[in-house]
Amino acid sequence: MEFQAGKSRVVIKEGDIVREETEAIVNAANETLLGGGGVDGAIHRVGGPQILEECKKIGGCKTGNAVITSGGRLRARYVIHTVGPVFRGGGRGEPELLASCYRRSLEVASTQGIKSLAFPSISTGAYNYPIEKASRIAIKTVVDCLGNHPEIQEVRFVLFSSKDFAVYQDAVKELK
Ligand code: AR6
Repeated sequence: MEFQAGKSRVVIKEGDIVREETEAIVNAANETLLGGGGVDGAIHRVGGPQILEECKKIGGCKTGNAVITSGGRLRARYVIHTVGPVFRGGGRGEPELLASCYRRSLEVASTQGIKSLAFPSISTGAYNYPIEKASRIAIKTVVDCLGNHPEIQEVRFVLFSSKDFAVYQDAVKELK
């Protein structure tokens, strides 16, 4: 599924983000930037040790923020590491922090001159954010922010299961 957001194309697809050939892929990291499971584990496993070396030099990342490293042996040239909020009911700033992840990732991409990037569904795995809520925040924030970054030609959302893919498709239909 795809649609236009201003001058940019937004693609929603099912897949494994480490296989994406966008210029950058986004990692659902934690504040230490030292690796973990889920998307983070897959990115470091496939990308190799160079990514971790660069993460150690950066020294960490606050929840809601984003930093960039090279992509090591990944197809993508860069990895943008962002730290989603742990979901604790939704009343502790989680929606704003999750939106900030998408906004900051696009800002970092734009600063680096990146024209295409792929997002996973941040916070909806180990961090327990309900995907029905998170998907709506993800899509709305990206669509809104792309207005500020017309140079970004394509943003993909890469969902790991057909169920998650369906939830994101519903979120797009709702937004329109
Ligand atoms: N490609 C695309 N999506 C994936 C992949 C993949 N290869 N692997 C998992 N997903 P998670 P979080 C989906 O747990 O919730 C790590 O340990 C997964 O099904 O990766 O932000 C970090 O170090 C889910 O829908 O990220 C942190 O400690 C979504 O990606 C913590 O987990 C996000 O799941 C971050 O938790």
